[in-house]
Amino acid sequence: MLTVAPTEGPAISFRTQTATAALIPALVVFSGSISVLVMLTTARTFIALSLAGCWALGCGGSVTEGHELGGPGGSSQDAAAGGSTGSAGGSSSGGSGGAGAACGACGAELEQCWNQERCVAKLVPVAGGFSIDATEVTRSQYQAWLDTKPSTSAQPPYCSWNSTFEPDSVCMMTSVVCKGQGCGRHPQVCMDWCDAYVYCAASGKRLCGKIGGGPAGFYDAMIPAADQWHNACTSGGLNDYTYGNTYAADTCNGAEHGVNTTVEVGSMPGCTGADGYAGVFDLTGNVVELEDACDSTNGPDDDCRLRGGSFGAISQVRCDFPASGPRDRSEFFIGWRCCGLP
Ligand SMILES: [Ca+2]
Ligand SMILES: [Ca+2]
Repeated sequence: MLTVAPTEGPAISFRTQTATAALIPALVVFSGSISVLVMLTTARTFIALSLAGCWALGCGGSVTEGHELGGPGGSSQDAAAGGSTGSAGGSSSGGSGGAGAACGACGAELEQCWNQERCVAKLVPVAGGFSIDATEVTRSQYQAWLDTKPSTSAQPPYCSWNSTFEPDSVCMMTSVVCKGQGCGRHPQVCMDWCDAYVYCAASGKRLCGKIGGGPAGFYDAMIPAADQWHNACTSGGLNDYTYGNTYAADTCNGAEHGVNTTVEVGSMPGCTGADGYAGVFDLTGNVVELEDACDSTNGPDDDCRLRGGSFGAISQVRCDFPASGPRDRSEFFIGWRCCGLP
């Protein structure tokens, strides 16, 4: 195992190495032992890097991506959390499905009613031939599912280790995690892959994966014709970012937006796709998103794709940035969205 110490941040360990070409100089930012795949410029040859101690797709090999924790903590989010500027909800907007009382609070624009019992993100049909959630899964949507007291007994075998669907309590206390009563429209964070997978299944959807059904191939994740998340982020292969082909510092919630925490889902109107993909928000930035695209189906150490960068990221917000992390990892900058069946 080769270990490289960058000028700032943690040691990078090369877990596997098949170097045959120059690396794309977009090393990373992660916390703990999340591994980042740095794609080589030749065909499917990858180097898996494990970065320790960094966070949020924002520090690591490239020190320009570095980003200190701190900044706005819970209190500032609370102050801004009245929700008046958010577009994800709105108790007066009525349920989109006209269903049970529990759906009366669903946001008209970005939510729909599931099974007449709770609000979920709205599915948006896109030109790629599938449907995908308009937003990342929110705190209130996830809590509504937890309130149904879902059983952990019916998980895939590779999730048998997952004993709870509750958010990781230590993670949720991180200073940059939204605190208080006004966080319902912020993305749910601090969940592991299995939590996300089961939530989507329990909501009549699936964790985004392969176009046509099933998991996406770990090494097909950057192919617009194969991978739902990538197809949506690139507007069918057109763009490098959800909003276009040229990086824009302030269109989505990446590090250069400067808030250093999550924003309400769908609250940045320019952070959406081209024609055929409009109305799908925050694929770039806000929280990095789990995907049904893992390198194996063995258990908690399976390496699964993490897409689109977070509020602490700059270069990592490219649609094709090849990040990944263990199936059992939960972080304050990781969330997810679901796709429609199949
Ligand atoms: Ca869990
Ligand atoms: Ca996102």
